[in-house]
Amino acid sequence: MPKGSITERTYIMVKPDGVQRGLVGEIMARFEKRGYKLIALKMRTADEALLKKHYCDLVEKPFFPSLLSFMTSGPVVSMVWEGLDAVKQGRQMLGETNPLASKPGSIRGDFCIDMGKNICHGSDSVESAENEIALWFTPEEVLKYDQTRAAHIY
Ligand code: 3AN
Repeated sequence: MPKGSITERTYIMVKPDGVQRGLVGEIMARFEKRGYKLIALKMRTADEALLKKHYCDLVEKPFFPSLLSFMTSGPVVSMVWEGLDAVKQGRQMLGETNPLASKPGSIRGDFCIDMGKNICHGSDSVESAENEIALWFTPEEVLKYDQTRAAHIY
C-alpha cells in the first residue's frame, strides 16, 4: 500500500445530464477499472429538500436556484465507491468544477464544457463523504462483500 494511503469511501453521483446522455456505464466503468469497489448504488429523482441538504454550503449562491432546477430535472445515480484514497482520487477522476479547466482523461475533461452541467459529483473530503453517504443511503444500503478481482487487497 502506498505510504499515507488509506481505504476510504466516497459518494459519487451521476447528475441528470450524465444520466440523460447515457454516461452512467462509462462513469461506473472508470471507477471499476481503476480498482474501486462499488458498495452502494441507487437511482432516483431527488427533491428540493434533499438537495438543499446536499448543497447546504451553496444555498446562498446566486446560481443555487438554477442548480436546484437542473438537479431536480431528472433522475440521478448515487453510488458509494470504496478503496485507497477514494475521495481524493475520485475528485481527480471527475476533474475540476469548471469542465473547461478539467484535463482530458478526466470525466469532465472528456465529456462536458458547461459548469452548470458537469455530469457528476464527488465528495470533496472524507467528512463530506460520510455526511453525503448518510444523506443519500440508509446504513443497510451500503453493503459489505468480498471482491477478489480488486486491484489491491482489502
Ligand atoms: P463540485 O461539484 O466540483 O464539488 P461545488 O460543490 O462547488 O463543485 O458546486 C456544486 C455544483 O454547483 C457544481 N458541480 C456545479 O454544477 C454548480 N456550480 C458551482 N459553481 C458554479 C458557478 N459558478 N456557476 C454555475 N454553477 C456552479
